[in-house]
Amino acid sequence: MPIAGNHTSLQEYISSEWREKGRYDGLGDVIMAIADGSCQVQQQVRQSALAGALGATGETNVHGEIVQHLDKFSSDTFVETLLSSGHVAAIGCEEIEKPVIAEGDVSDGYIVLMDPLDGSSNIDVAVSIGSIFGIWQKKPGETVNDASLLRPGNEQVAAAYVVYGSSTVLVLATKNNVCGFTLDSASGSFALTHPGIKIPADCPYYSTNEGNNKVLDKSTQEAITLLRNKYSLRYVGSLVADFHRNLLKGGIFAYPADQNRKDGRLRLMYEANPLGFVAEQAGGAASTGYERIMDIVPQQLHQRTPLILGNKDVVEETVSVIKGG
Ligand code: FDP
Repeated sequence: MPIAGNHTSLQEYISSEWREKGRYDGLGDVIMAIADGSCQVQQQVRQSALAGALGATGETNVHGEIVQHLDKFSSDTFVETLLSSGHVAAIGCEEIEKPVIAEGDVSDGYIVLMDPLDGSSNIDVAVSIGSIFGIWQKKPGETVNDASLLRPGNEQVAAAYVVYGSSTVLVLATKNNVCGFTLDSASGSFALTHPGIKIPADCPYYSTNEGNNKVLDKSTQEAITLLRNKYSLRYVGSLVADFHRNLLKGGIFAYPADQNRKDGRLRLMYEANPLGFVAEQAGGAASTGYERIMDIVPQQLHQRTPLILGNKDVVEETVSVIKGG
């Protein structure tokens, strides 16, 4: 079935924009594997209550968090679609302790780091959730092992995320541009609906967990007060949904370090790096409050980071207040 309206499909976009120009060998197949997996996940998200697939599995993940049935389904689904693409040499996943290394030689392979289902605490209450992916190219001649995944965000060749919201939207960022594709559920294809995304110059929103204010240090409290006085609060509590709104409408997301979480709450490799890459390619910025997210050389696959993300000028102002400058 053709896509409703006169839209370019994700597949057509990849073929015309990438393959004809001979760039990104194999990357198009990796993106299509993400699209394929997200179609399966969005179906499960929408059917989960009916299929009895809500709630916890009874297990905890590597972070000590309760694993939901949909976390497990999403993780298994994306591992399968990505490995089946034949162009993924290794996968790092928020839900899996050790990297998944592909069998055999994936010579032109990519390394994908993913949060297969972001916003787990919103799964059972019909609030927007999503999936996030950072993509690195394997180094020439490299034999991939666990250490191969510890690369800084500035070496990503692409990043993508999917929001399962009132519509299902896939946003893809490369060094060339950022584009959004909406799933046409009738045809099962993603259609280009948001070409050339740039964060609007105006910043109407700030997104933060205001309940954490009491455990912030003084300069971070001042930074949040500044945001509160200037902007309107929007906080879904699913990073991917908060980021998507801020990307399209303008806004800043802040999950800074606090007295209980000196290293922050969010994951560097699965959340901050990919969304930081998308933000920067769309004209925005991503910082820990002290340094650019993209420049962090990771020490551990599952490490956490503080995250200040969104409109560049507002991120810069927030960071300068946090630093006490
Ligand atoms: P969740 O635990 O529900 O998966 O990645 C973790 C995350 O959600 C983000 O999506 C979200 O922005 C953040 O945690 C919410 O944390 P708080 O509940 O502490 O505000």
